[in-house]
Amino acid sequence: MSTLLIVVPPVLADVLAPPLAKAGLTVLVHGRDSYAPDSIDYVLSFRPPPGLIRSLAKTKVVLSLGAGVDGFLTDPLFPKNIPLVRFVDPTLSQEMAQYVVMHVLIHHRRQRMFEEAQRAHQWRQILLPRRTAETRIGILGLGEIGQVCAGHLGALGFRVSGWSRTHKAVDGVTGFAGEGERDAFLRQSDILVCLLPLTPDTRGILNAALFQKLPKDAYVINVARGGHLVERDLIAAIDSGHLSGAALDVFETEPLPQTSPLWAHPKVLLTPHVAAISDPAAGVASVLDTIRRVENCEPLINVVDMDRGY
Ligand code: NDP
Ligand code: OXD
Repeated sequence: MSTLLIVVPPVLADVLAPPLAKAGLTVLVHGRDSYAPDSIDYVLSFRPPPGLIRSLAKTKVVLSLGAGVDGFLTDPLFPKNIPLVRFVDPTLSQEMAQYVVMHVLIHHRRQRMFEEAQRAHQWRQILLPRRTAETRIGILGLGEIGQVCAGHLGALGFRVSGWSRTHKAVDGVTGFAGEGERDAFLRQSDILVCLLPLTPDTRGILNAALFQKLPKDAYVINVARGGHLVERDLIAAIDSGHLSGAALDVFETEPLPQTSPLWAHPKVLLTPHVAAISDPAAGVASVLDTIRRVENCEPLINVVDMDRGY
């Protein structure tokens, strides 16, 4: 019988452990159960404590409960010779698309202005400042989730483009790729959505220099990782009037410190890293599928490329 170590907060472990045990695995919960490090065959986690995975010498595969794997790879001791399988799930992509569409529409339809008018008991009609078909949405990262978001935004009539490392042919989406095409992509992004993985190449990418390349009044939506965004540069670009605002789901430090100026910024909408939360049932199914593949010597899917870092 294979042994799976779960390294997630207790509330999540309580949901994940029973169905995995029922499927025939010996399930141990880090912080609750004692275990010998070399008795672990598989590890399921999202942001394991640094050094932990390295200490589990016999691990066959590491499973990420999230789509992003920076929580593993920023650990300098992570053993890169062990396959790391990330979570790819249509429901996760769909929920992210809902979040992105919601924030695009709040901005595009000037919903915050109407809320303000309601609070002031004012009947304040306006025409949309920019027609939908003329509103250009640029998605940084045209991967599993970025492509689904692009499809939903295109269906609403927006002009959608995407930037990726390698060229992508996605119906209805203008593709840009690599450093050479980045500036051209940014110049035509009225709303910029970040859906990149956090890697050494993308850390801090949402900075003052990038914001200056966006059209005046551009809006920024960051749903990827806090490490992509230089928060003080964003605030400066909004306060200078160059950017019209931002919606943020992820932050350099989570939970966002009480002292952060983002909490009370009138042109920032923020949520506590909830844009798309992995569904535990889908997580269990994905873990079981991966373990079945290992045990049947079948090829693994959604394996992270350690050289690219995603
Ligand atoms: P994928 O790996 O499927 O896609 C990543 C995309 O980014 C690819 O198009 C890739 O290009 C592109 N990319 C990576 N590095 C670069 C680079 N240096 N320059 C240009 N493009 C680059 O990831 P997912 O779509 O599954 O997820 C994206 C991210 O979303 C996750 O890493 C995670 O951080 C975040 N996320 C956040 C959640 C939340 O609740 N806030 C929930 C889920 C995910 P190419 O196609 O050429 O490889
Ligand atoms: C993820 C996340 O990467 O929830 O899946 O952030």
